[in-house]
Amino acid sequence: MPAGILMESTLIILKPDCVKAGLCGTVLSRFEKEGFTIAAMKMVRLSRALLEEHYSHLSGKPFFPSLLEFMSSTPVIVAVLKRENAVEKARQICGKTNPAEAAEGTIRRQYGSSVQANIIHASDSLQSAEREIRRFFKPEEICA
Ligand code: DAT
Ligand code: MG
Repeated sequence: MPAGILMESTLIILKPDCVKAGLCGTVLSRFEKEGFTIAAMKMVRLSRALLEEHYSHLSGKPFFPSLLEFMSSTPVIVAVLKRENAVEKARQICGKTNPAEAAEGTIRRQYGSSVQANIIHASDSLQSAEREIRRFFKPEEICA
């Protein structure tokens, strides 16, 4: 079977800049147009403890304190999205971390304003997606 043909789940977070700019509907609509379905979704204010875990790969970086501050500055929307090849496709639609380097037509290029304020998080591998979905949702919160 060719890679990516199986239905996958990925986790996205609509970050505080997305929420503040009133872009949540626009961004979710983009995913729906690309064939993703929503399996779970909620609005939450992320705790520092959860963010420290979620961004543990960046804990030594000089921007880490600012990243945690930003990500806990307003409630965010976390969602589980499904599609075949969901992880890779979602990363493609989002574009590179730095909006200035992201390809034309990507969400970050279109709406992001800085490396930090880049609108959206999307899991970067199947393994991260599984871990992140478990981090943000209880099994009973996810619809089949
Ligand atoms: P991505 O969100 O594309 O997976 P990442 O996991 O390397 O990128 O970093 C997580 C977030 O941390 C990123 O979305 C924004 C912030 N960040 C990364 N590099 C940064 C930098 N050089 N300056 C400020 N914030 C940064
Ligand atoms: Mg990442």
